[in-house]
Amino acid sequence: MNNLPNLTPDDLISFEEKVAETFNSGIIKAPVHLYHGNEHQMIDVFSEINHEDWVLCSWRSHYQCLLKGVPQQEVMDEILKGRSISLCFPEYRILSSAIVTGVLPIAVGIAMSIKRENGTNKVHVFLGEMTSETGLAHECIKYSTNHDLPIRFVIEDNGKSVCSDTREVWNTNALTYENSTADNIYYYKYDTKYPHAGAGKRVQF
Ligand SMILES: Cc1ncc(C[n+]2csc(CCOP(=O)(O)OP(=O)(O)O)c2C)c(N)n1
Repeated sequence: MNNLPNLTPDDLISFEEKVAETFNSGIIKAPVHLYHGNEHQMIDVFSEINHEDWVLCSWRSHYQCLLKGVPQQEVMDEILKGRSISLCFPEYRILSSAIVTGVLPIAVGIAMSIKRENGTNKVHVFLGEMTSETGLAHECIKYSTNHDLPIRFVIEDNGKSVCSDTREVWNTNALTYENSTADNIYYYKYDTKYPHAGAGKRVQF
């Protein structure tokens, strides 16, 4: 028991479909980044997240907000205000940034603070596979590992960075963390039906 809502894959999918529909009808004016195809992995990741833990995300964070306990209507209200790409609900201990790597040093800083204060909670930070190949991600993971910080890096591999193939960019078949067995890395692959941004109609890329 982790005191977080018990959501099913269908709950997550139907929320995201509602956002897609609202975006495609022109009611949401700002970009949205949607998840699809990773519901089981996301629920598995959250089975190890507690109420007191911090969750940090990128531009794609609707599933995390719902699973961390933010009521659906509160998440939807923020999305309708155009804030889908940087949803922050500090009272639920969930923070996001639309800047590639933006949340990584913040996540490390929170984990340092928890360790210094002998806290028992943890930080879980989500990043795409291209973000995981940046220098800043490598430094944050190395620092956190060597200092044994209470943080887990959840790397979500959809194979793409906007429209670029991540493995083609780095000329490799295997990305740095994809075969990692480290305790502080959770790596998963998924196929999404949505474009990087948007919902298949209107503005998308
Ligand atoms: C500093 C910075 N550079 C560029 C961008 C534009 N941008 C947004 S997402 C993204 C690709 C990230 O790819 P990945 O980390 O694999 O994430 P995902 O595919 O899950 O969106 C880029 C280049 C940005 N938001 N911030």
